[in-house]
Amino acid sequence: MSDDPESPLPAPHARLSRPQIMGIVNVTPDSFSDGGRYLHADAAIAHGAELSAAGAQIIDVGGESTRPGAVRVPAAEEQRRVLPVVAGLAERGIAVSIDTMNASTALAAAEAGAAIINDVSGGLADGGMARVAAETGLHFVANHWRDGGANSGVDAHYANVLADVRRELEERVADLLDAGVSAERIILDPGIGFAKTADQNWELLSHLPSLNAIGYPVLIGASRKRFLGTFVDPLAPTADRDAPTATISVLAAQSGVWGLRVHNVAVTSSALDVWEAMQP
Ligand code: PMM
Repeated sequence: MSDDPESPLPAPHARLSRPQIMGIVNVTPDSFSDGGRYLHADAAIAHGAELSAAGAQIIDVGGESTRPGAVRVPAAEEQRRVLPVVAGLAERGIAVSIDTMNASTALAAAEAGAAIINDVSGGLADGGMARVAAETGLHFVANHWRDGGANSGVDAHYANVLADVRRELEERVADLLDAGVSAERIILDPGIGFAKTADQNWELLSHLPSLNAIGYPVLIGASRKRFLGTFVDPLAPTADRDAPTATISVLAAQSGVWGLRVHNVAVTSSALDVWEAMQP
């Protein structure tokens, strides 16, 4: 992004007036919010282009649901789903991130034009991931995660969730740097909803400056997640969680985060317009 003159994205470490919006395109039958809607490449590309036009600087393409208990998808099937979408969006000049835990998918997506690897396991699920990040030179989002790769249950036991997540993210950074990933390429994400209770999510969201203080750009992915269900009719469609999501987005912007991973880009973008208008 930064040092690549062809990249449509500013550097993660550049001083931005507002956070980057990462629009979500799940090419999956079973994601909790948009599963099944964009299984066909044409529909997924059209949706990504729409999100880009609505104000997303990055489109995050995923082919494997990461909701708790989801069944792992073979890498070949994941690639069949995502690669045409990554290529189709990249051809349109859109910055794409590939949401994958598989090094082979990250590599294939890089060849198809992806600019960012977004690994919800932060490199833990696939021992080859850090090397792919280093060799491709793509930006790498390391998300906080604890599932051990088996989706065998959620380990939400923390002595102090903020201190533990900080330390575990720092361990991810150390591994990535060891593998040769450049520090300028690393983006951290506290992994809202990944091995965390609602209270633990709130504890992290209420301490974003402490996560920024690790020294890397911070991405937040709270969009439509289950812990927001308490603010709306619990039986309502997940899109009803867009107002609570936008509120978090504005407060996260106020806390200086680098990016926001969201389903509803138009609402996020107008919420950030209002936030910007209110800056002194
Ligand atoms: N959440 C999901 C998937 N990918 N990536 C990052 N970096 N951060 C997240 O919080 C995150 C993610 C799960 O949500 P989805 O099913 O709506 O994609």
